[in-house]
Amino acid sequence: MLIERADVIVTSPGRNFVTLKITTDDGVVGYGDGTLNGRELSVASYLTDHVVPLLIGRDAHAIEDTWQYLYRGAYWRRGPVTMAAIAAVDTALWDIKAKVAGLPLYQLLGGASRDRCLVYGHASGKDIPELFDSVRQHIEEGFRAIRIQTGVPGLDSVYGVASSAAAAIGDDTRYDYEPARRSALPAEESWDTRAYLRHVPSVFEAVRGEFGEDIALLHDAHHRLTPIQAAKLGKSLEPYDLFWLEDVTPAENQEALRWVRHHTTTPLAIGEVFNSVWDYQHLIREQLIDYVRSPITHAGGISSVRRIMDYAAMYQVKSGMHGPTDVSPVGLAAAVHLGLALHNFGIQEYMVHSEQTREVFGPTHEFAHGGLRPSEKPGLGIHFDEDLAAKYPYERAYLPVNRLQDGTVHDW
Ligand code: GCO
Ligand code: MG
Repeated sequence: MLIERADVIVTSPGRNFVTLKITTDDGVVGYGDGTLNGRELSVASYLTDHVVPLLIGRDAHAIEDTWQYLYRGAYWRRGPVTMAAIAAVDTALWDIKAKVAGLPLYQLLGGASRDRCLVYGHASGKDIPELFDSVRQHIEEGFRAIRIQTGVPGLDSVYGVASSAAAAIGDDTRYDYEPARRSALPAEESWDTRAYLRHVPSVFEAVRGEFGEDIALLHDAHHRLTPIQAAKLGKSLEPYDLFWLEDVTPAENQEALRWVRHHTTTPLAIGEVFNSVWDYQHLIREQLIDYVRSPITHAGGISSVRRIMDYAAMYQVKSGMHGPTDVSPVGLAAAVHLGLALHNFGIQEYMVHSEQTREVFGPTHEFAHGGLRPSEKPGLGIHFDEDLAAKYPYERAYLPVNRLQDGTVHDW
């Protein structure tokens, strides 16, 4: 079974997505996600200009060989663009292999290790009453694990907080803080770490007081802290028993996590911007983290995330795959298939895609009892509507830039 063609489809049903469609000579079609939020066209070009010509005529079953060929063969290894492109190819080939086998993909990855994949949703509010409404809404929808983000007194807009109360309790703009924004230049936000560190513990105290001890709570610091600030935050949140504290420091420096770890028992998650097992080398071996955040879409695909998770399993580190709306329904479907099969699955991030997006990619999973189950159809279970996708052309969009109040550029 040879690869006959490969098409890169960029569509923007509410936000931009990069999808690779591989077709074999006997007409089997597989899909892969290569979306890189705010830098989508660089992956599209990497695929179209450099990868697609290498795929034509290759054995569609040779997934590992193709992965190594693209990874080692480029000479220039790793990096978000390269690894998103490889992820798209790898995922599409797994989709094809499972379709040919007539099995849902998780069966080829070892079969189900659980009934469903526990997920967490995003609750947010500019203040406590708005946040409570959003948490309540999530509980009513069936979520058992919820990420908590709020405004900080004195700051106009903060990462992770929906812009209006209506958005925070759920319509298609619920995650309006998330997609890169369609504007000529990036939006600018401002930041004050001391104000944030003073405020966050009181938020978790209020949420525990209102909603009790049972619900799993998470929080994302979005790479904004120094190691000692992060250690302080972890320590101050210990009474509220977080499921995890995410991305406390900029991710490039693995050493930073050692300082955080020495000072707090709050579980740590990191890695949504990592793209290979090497980024986790010390973090996992020295048990400096508890959860791996890499999604299939940004870390080289199913083959490569499975390698990371097998390494992590030796050190009791679990998965917590990144699942914002910038991972397309194809990337999410792949995550749920792999998550169902992995022994060391931890939790899956789940932000419901907009209705426009769901119309283009079709239904891919079932949400019930706080968790996701993948489709039982052969492959990933994607029904991509190309005609509809063509109605939503790409629109340039940027993630925001963050500045301290004196104007210094800070991590967003
Ligand atoms: C998360 C992430 C996202 C990122 C987004 C950037 O935990 O879901 O931090 O919110 O901001 O993926 O494109
Ligand atoms: Mg995050």
